[in-house]
Amino acid sequence: MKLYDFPLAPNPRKLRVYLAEKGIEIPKVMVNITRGAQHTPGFLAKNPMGGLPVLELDDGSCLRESLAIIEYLEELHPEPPMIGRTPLERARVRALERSADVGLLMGVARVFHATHAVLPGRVPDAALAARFRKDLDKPANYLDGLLADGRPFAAGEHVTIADCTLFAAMEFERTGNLDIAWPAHLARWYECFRTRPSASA
Ligand SMILES: N[C@@H](CCC(=O)N[C@@H](CS)C(=O)NCC(=O)O)C(=O)O
Repeated sequence: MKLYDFPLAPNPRKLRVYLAEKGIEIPKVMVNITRGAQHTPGFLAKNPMGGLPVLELDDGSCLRESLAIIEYLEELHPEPPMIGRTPLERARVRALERSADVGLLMGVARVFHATHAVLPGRVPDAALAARFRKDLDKPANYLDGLLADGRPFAAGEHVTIADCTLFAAMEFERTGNLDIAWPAHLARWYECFRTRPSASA
């Protein structure tokens, strides 16, 4: 297997954090998306959507979409479980992961790209960035409310894929110096998660 990756991007980070938590090692190939390497014919043959991460399998075929890749690897390496042990636990973890991704990670990415012109063709727009910032309140407050009981991880006592996505979202905010004031419990969770070895993956 081979993983097409870029260090600063949040979707590849979500996957790297997952791999580090599971202790899975996969050789990486860097694709510099700030220089447009995702738009070359060679990369588009691996992912016609032009996004990272991509997992290349041993037969040369490719998997795209970070969550699909994580779920595939989780089926290959079920222990320790990072999506839950029962159908109900898995449904709850998946719902949390979606809130962290669709609510927070994509929201932070919108603010980032409306603030910084790091990807080819993106134009910063301060008014748009301000609007996107407001959209973060709802998912941030929801996740903050869950963490208010002092639980160590988003879903409770065990690290799950929801933590990987949440960390990638908040780390991207830090990468972009976006100066978002996270609510207190979310900020506490982030500082705690940053001390885990997987945080530097
Ligand atoms: N939903 C996709 C998103 C893939 C994606 O957009 N990745 C970003 C990096 S975080 C990318 O490669 N962007 C390059 C571009 O938009 O040109 C996933 O979860 O894998």
